[in-house]
Amino acid sequence: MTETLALSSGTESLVALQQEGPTQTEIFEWIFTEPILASSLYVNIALAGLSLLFFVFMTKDLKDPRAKLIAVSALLVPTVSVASYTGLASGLTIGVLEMPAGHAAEGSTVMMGGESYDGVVTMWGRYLTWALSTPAILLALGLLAGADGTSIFTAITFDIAMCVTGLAAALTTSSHLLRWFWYFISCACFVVVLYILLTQWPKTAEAAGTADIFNTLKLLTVVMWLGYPIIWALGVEGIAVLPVGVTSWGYSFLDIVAKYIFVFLLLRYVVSNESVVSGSIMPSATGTPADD
Ligand code: RET
Repeated sequence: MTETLALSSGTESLVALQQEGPTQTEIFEWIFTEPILASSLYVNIALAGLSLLFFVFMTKDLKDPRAKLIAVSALLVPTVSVASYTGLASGLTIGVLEMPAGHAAEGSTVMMGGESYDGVVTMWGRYLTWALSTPAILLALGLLAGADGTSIFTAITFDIAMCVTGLAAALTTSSHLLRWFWYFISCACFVVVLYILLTQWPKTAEAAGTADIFNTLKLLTVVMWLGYPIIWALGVEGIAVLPVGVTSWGYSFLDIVAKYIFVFLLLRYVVSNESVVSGSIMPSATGTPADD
């Protein structure tokens, strides 16, 4: 389906903008014809919504400012998730992109609304919304660990860079090599985040008296987060050995553990150990809890 929009200015020339590809409505309806894909989205909207309500209920009596900041940060995670999955389910943040020469999915077509479109289905909205949800996870973890402001800032900024360059990798259609170059940059940013999580924050968590819960959450985070670049590489964006529905469930499964189970464990600890995490909302300069 091709729509041609002509724009003219005065007696001057005519610029034609071509918009090719399926409409949002076609994508929205197509999702229902793919049960695996549809369930990976709708199950997560429901789970994110229910867990959000449950987490609000869990944390409603918190009083300490730092405990409350950790809770708000954690509550942001399912909130962003509801928005993220709604964006995907509505077709707003899904596109059909033609892969460059040399890509495993080069020349693929997809049928939507009775039309055949060149390209593969890209769920790019995920990478965009991770740039909001993952910093919230890291802020909560950093505050829990009593980390200093510099290391929290570093972890969050490199994490955002990881998500945005991951988005660039998924959206680049000009060159197969450059897609993987973006992927490599994203992995390099991920290494910075992993380094902080594995070597810096365990030390401050020890001093803050939160080492046990921090180490559990660190392990869960590191193991689950490693799954995302693996799925990217195996899915339609990468070497395309996994079909779209399976790729989507892969991310959805990781999301369930890395977000809802993670937030539940974190909040359960904060609620019953408010005095341990208590303190100022500003991270300290030295990496010890702010009220020491
Ligand atoms: C991408 C592809 C490029 C290389 C790397 C990636 C890492 C993604 C990660 C995502 C974590 C997401 C979470 C979302 C929760 O809402 C972008 C897949 C390294 C680690 C935890």
